[in-house]
Amino acid sequence: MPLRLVTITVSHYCEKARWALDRAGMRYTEDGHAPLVHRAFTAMGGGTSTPLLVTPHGSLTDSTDILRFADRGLEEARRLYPEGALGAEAAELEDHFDRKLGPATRALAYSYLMPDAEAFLRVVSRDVPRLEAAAVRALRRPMIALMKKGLGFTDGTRAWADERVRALFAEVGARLADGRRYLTGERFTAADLTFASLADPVVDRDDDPRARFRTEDAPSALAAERRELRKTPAGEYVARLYRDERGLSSAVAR
Ligand SMILES: N[C@@H](CCC(=O)N[C@@H](CS)C(=O)NCC(=O)O)C(=O)O
Repeated sequence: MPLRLVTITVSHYCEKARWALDRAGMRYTEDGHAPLVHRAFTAMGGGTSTPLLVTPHGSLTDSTDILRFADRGLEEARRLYPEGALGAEAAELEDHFDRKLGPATRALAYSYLMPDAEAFLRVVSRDVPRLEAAAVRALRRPMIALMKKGLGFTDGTRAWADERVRALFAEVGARLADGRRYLTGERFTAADLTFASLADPVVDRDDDPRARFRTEDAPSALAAERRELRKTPAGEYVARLYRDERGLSSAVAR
């Protein structure tokens, strides 16, 4: 039995988990849904948020636990968490990006998508079952209202998110300024994977056909912001990690 990854298809925390499973070559199926609809499927796995990985030994309900799980089968040189101080630093940076970057990029992207119902539908319906996409279209207004409430949106959310995203991009740009290829040590770790996947909603990568959330689907103001952030050192680093490290999907058909 392959593993089952329950996702909100557009979610960047889900992309973080997917990337780790793909990189470890694990066999899994993706059970992908639109926001809010996901609750019916996470509840069955004993959780609320996505990603949720159903394994023969129970469910993992946090992306970091899924990365640790994927790492177990890898030889030391390929692990996302190297042994010793390097692994500890990678985990610390992962936690920093999980707490600070993920909520900000999500808020920034949704602050542009929610007022534009067609763009919102294009993005949240990508790769979800057809019936679900139709239901989301019919229910988009109450759905957007519920999501705004759930995410604690106010008039100041976009400005707050924009400032935080730019501060974190500057922080990563400063780390990379000495020419290093990875955030910590000489190898790709959980820190790099987490920054790239959680930054993805605000970085233009339409030059990569695998990008799920496409700038061409975004409202023009978000498209402009994504193109601008791509040109920063942190944005270029995200694109490089996707190009050099993302690899192919190891998911199997359901
Ligand atoms: N700490 C969690 C955060 C995951 C998270 O925020 N997931 C969002 C999608 S971007 C979600 O499922 N939100 C809907 C909900 O909680 O019902 C992780 O790393 O897995």
